[in-house]
Amino acid sequence: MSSAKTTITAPNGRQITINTGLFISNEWVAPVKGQEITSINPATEEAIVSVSAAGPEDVDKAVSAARAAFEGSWADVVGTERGRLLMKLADIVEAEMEPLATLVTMENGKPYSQATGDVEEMCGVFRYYAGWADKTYGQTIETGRQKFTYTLREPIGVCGQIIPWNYPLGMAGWKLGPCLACGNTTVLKPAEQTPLSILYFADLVVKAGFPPGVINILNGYGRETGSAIVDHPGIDKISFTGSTATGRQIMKSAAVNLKNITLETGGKSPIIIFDDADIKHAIKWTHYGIMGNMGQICTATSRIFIHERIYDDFMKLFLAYIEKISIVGDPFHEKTWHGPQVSKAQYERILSYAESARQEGARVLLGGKASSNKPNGKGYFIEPTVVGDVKSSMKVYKEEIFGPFAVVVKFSSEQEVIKAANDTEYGLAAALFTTDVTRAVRISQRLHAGNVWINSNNNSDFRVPFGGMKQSGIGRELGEAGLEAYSTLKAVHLNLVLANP
Ligand code: TXE
Repeated sequence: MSSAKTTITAPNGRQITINTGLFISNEWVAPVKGQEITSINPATEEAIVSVSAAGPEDVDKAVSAARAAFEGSWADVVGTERGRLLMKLADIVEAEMEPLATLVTMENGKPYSQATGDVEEMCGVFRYYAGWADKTYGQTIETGRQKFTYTLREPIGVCGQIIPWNYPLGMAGWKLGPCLACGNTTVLKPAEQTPLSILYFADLVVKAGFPPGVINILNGYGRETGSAIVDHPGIDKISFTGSTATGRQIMKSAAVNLKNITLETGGKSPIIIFDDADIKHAIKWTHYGIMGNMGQICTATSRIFIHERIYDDFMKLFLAYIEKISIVGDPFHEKTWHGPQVSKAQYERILSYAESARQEGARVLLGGKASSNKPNGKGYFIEPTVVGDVKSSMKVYKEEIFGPFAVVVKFSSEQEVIKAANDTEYGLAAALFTTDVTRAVRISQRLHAGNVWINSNNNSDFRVPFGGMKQSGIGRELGEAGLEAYSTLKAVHLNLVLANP
């Protein structure tokens, strides 16, 4: 059965046609049981369109298509050709920047000027991994004259890729780039909050010339489509980005057939400002690290530690800087820096943390409430929030809030701040500001985090490995390390000695 096409008129006047079905084997199909998801524009609270949601029967079809491609046409496509296809896809995606970024802004709420960054990230990752596609070698290993021994770096097989809503295209790029470069096939599930831009992207996959079944895209809810992917015995690997709670559940389910897994989960990352830091520079990055993308970044530096000698000066300038830069409003307006949160659930969750801060005796220094600057009086807009007088036992200090919500803490010694920074179940990222290079290196060695930024913050790079320690994840994405997550080593022993009869 085929599925429907629909034309969306965006708030910026652009008309965009997408196919609302399931993308299996380069074709659009309707779900067996006809389930749907309605995409809501978080800036207006209005429904944009309903799209198909996959059930277990549809997941089964997609896995069969991915398996057939993996063992059939795709297996004969050499690395150089896989690289060429990824390069071509990057060029096509780049040429479609405007509709793609428009859909991201509509479904996710991030300002249009930042949604283009999501598209650029996808293109950058594709081009980076296109270069690796014919450079994933094995080794020859000396084992004596009696045999010739070598390794082959091979793809893992059919991958299940489950992505979140904070960077709908960037996250898809992070997952698809290395997966395809290494010769795997995939069944990718976007987040239920952001099902649209990826549907537009799916048509570009066909345009680029990828064989049927290599990339399959199924929208759907986590508990139905997501679990059906994770539980499917025909899937060899799961790559997931999302909450630690879901990651934990996925790890348990994946144990059924011992699937290879990569998890990128939550964080409660610290940022440390020493008294010798350049304050204005530190403020710029501190703001970006927690207010960027409306705080919906897994590496958001949500716990801000400030040396007591500069605390008062820093806070005065920091709060003023937030009010100047974080312009809340219509995400299609060019002056807007801060759009709505992605969904009603996230909006309510963040506001409940502001309430919890007050109840636990912390002091709200800025925000802590819904923004009054809602275009048309609607939308999930929250004022940038900063909370002081916090204790390490408080919920706002311990839990990932995933919103424009920071806690600030005064410290007096290096030892004290290292202990406090590491006092979390997470270990995704950390940032520190100092002009003392020796101290910078010393502290970075002692922070339990997969990513450390010195004198900058949250400027990840697809050429550099990304991932977490402790409960922030397992494995690495991006960079050369990202290839390991999508390939496996086969050892081949070739006997050179013929047995005497
Ligand atoms: O995450 P979920 P949610 C954190 C952040 C946020 C919280 C909740 O703290 O407030 O998670 O967000 C799919 N089997 N992050 O509810 O549930 C789901 O459909 C298989 C951090 O959105 O983890 C979506 O595609 N899949 C983060 C994806 O998992 C399942 C980004 C993420 O959803 C599933 C997002 C299941 N049982 C949220 N349940 C980051 N690390 O960047 C859900 N999913």
